[in-house]
Amino acid sequence: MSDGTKKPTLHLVGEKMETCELDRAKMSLMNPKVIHEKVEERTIDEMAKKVIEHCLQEGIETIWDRSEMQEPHCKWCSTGLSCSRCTMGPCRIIPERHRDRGVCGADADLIVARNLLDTLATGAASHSDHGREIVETLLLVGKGEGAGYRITDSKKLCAIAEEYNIPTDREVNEVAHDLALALLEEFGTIKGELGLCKRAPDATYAIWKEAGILPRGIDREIVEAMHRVHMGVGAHYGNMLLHGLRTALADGWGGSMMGTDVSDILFGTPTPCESLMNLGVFREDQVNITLHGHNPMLSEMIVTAAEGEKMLALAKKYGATGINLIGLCCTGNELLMRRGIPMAGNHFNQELVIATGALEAMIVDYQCIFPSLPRTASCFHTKIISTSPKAIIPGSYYVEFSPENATEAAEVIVRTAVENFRNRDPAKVFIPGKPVAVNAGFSVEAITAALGGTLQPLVDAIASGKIRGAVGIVGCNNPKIKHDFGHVTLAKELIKHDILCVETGCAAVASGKAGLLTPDAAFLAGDGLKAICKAVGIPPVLHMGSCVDCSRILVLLANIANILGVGIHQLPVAGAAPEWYSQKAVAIGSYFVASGVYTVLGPMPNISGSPAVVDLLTNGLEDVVHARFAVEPDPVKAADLIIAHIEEKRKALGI
Ligand code: SF4
Ligand code: MSK
Repeated sequence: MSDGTKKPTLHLVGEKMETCELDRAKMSLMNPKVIHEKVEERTIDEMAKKVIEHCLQEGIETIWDRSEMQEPHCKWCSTGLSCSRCTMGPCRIIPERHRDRGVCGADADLIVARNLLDTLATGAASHSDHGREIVETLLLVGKGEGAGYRITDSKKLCAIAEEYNIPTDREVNEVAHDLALALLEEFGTIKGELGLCKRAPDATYAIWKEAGILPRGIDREIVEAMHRVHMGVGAHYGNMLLHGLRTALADGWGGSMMGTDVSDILFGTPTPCESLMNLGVFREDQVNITLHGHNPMLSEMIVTAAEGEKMLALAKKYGATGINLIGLCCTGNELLMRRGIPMAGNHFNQELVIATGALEAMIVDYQCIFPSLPRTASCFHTKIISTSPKAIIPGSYYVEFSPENATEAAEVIVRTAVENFRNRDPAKVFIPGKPVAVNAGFSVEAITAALGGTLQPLVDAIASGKIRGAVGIVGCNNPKIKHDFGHVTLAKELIKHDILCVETGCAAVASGKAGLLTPDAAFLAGDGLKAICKAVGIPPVLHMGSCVDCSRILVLLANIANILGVGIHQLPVAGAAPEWYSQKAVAIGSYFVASGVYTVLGPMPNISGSPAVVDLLTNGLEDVVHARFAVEPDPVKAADLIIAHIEEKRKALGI
């Protein structure tokens, strides 16, 4: 935690960035046909198309331009066959030149496995560090020091406290205090196993025990992963990757699950809500502020500050009719789920929001934030405001945020945005159209409540075949796949075949922009799923939250498996990450598979240099955790794989 006693102030980090102008002539962008082709190649998001076209015409650099500039990617790095772990190297495996070992003697399998474990541990660390910050805030509230924060869902607080045998017949703050300490202890516990893993069905838990991958502590597994990737420690690729599964479980059933649960305790467990989505959520007559990143601790406070009379009066003083808060990526998902705040989009919309010319400030915490955003912003009046000591961005304005100074910091930030309204250049404003309606807020509790207080109707619908199964579609955007095409095509194919989709992160936002997150989208579903959606009044694609909220999917699966008395691996379910890019997505995919969920990836991980590693992940893991990965960039073919898998599982269950 940072020193919250300092009064929050705003200052520029380093120098103002130079602009990010493209050399339009060199890139043939004077030719409208070239621009049109590029736009169509880049995205299926209709609002994004208009803004990308605008960027190309104006010469504003975006993710797709930088991706083109990086082509061709290094073939050793792409296949996982390069290592820069120590200064005897860097090394590359080049079999055709008889370079089949690094200087230390590591072969292709080990180099690939080490790189993958490193990536996975980074992802697990990111989620879990986020989770820890939320739990630390709960501790402050428990101590009576969390000014501005409070317990919003005391029922959930007590339910989780009971899982930890913490007495609940007393003041909520006392319960919060003891629960926070119990959860913080899980990061370095010496009990030998994580408490939240007991939420898994007995059969799943037994598989973890048998395979030796039951996580012993969150920090412990991540630290051990980093130890194992040091030169001269891990030498067996399979042994390394089994530890990867244990590290991933520590994230999914540990750090991420805490991030979700404690956010619910502090800010409220999501309930179904309606809102708006896409780049059309900008308001020409209002101060527009986007909230980007992952952690709801800051954004919740920004909402409170922006809703206050003082800031509204200031906005009016500068000629705006109000303050329009807009979510992006997973901070946006958190705010949409709990507060119904509109969202501009997902990962690849983050530069496009600046290019609307109508953005006064983008407030960021951490993860998935392009370090180049201040360059993009330098073409406009937009201020990028970074807030985390872990993620200070050169060229941004910085206001140090901590739970102790949250209220003051939020006020400084909102004031900065409001005062920037007068610097907006109306000639540069380009709001591409109108937003679409979305329904969100489908926590496990909300789904259970919608079904009448029990998941039994869902289980019955699966057993009767009205719903053939369920798929968690998660993850990011990646320039190797047309923006949103993977997510939306896969979801449409699956619901057409009566498979319910539950989504998080940028996948859920892609579906939202494509109109799949409304009950009306049930017309795209098969007859069985359509009937259920109509009867319950839900969309065929359910928005379950941010990327840490993939843990909600684990809990949903555990609850369904417990009703049936089976392990998660026996359920007719699957996971998919059609456009994943991040280290966190590697951790998520790995905890899905380790939990027994067959998972199809869109982009190939950087592992193809080791056929042995590929075989272990796509076949061998069946013998260990009864699930495996598949890789299929074509979302229609990915749907075929998933449908076949679900039918196989149904047959095995006799349904
Ligand atoms: Fe090369 Fe081995 Fe050092 Fe990696 S750890 S850089 S393979 S010597
Ligand atoms: S924001 S991790 S791009 S889902 Fe969670 Fe989106 Fe992936 Fe980041």
